[in-house]
Amino acid sequence: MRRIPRGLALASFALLAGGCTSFESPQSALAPAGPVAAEQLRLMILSVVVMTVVFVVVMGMLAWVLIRYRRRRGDTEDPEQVHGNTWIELTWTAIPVVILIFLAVPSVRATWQLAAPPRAPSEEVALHVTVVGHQFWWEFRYDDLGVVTANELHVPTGRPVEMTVTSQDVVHSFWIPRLAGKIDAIPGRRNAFWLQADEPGYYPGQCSQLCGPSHALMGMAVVAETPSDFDAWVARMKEPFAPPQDPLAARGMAVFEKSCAQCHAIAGTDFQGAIGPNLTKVADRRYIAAETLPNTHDDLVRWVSDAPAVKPGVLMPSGTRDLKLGPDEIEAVVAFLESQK
Ligand code: HEC
Ligand SMILES: [Cu+2]
Repeated sequence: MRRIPRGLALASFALLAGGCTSFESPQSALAPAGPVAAEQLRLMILSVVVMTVVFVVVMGMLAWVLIRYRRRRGDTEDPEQVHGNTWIELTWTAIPVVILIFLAVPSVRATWQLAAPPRAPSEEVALHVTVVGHQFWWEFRYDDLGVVTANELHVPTGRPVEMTVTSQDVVHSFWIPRLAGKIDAIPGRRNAFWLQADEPGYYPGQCSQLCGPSHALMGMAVVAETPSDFDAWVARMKEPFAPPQDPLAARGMAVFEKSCAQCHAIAGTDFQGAIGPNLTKVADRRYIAAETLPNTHDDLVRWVSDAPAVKPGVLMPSGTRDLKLGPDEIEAVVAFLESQK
């Protein structure tokens, strides 16, 4: 029996495994949840349909020619040569031109349409967010609202969110497949982009430009809420800071001031470090470390004790080895983080 070449077997397996993800999986561009992703999916479907028709017609003609014009027993002469036949040359130039125009018109129209949010009627003005990629997390600045957060971008449903995307270090790429296609985050450049979520939900995404050792651990999510829930979130983010009452958390605040505040900010305090994510209301986040660990007590302890063990190449030092924090100080600073909600 002949063996199946290993490359072919691997390629088939990859296709099979790829086919197993459901259309409805959380990071599927085939399950759009907003107008930008929906328009992009329409373009994808159009080009796949056109390509399929071209493939079937060309392969059909090839098969027909192979069978109909094959060399028969007794054929000794070359068949009639058609090189330079004007009619054939014109046909096979004209058909691709027509197909390309057919693809280009909707693509160019969509490119213009998606370049800027629709000029909205009355109060539906776009919300503006500056997105900054960092190794290995995302900063979100709501310039008009005076709110800064990280990794989980809250947006109101039904309202366009205009984004200016840039990077602090290397090239990253912002991609929330269910809401919009990728946009690169390039240092020194400001790329414009918008998206909109139709329904409340949690839409995860992934940095999609290889950016260093923890690239695969650089996630983010859009948290879409009803406009009133979104306003409530903004109000919570702007609440004046209240020092924790709980003695352990209060001790943790002192640890934070000594060991963490040079890199992390908390709104309403003197802590204004800007190397790491802004930690205002960090206890409200579902995940920490850019969607790498769930925001639970044990995972906070694990993260603060030794962040580089969780994410190679991370700028955050190890709490135990570098910052020389004892277990009680780590418990205290984690209690302080947990009080920030
Ligand atoms: C030298 C700067 C630096 C210091 C000091 C530092 N961090 Fe960080 N921290 C970072 C960076 C950078 C990240 C982002 C890591 C990532 O996700 O890639 C981070 C992430 C975090 C996160 C996760 C936030 C999120 O939502 O993803 C928490 C929580 C945190 N740090 C707590 C602390 C605590 C507590 C201390 C003090 C014991 C501390 N950090 C000290 C730089 C620092
Ligand atoms: Cu990245």
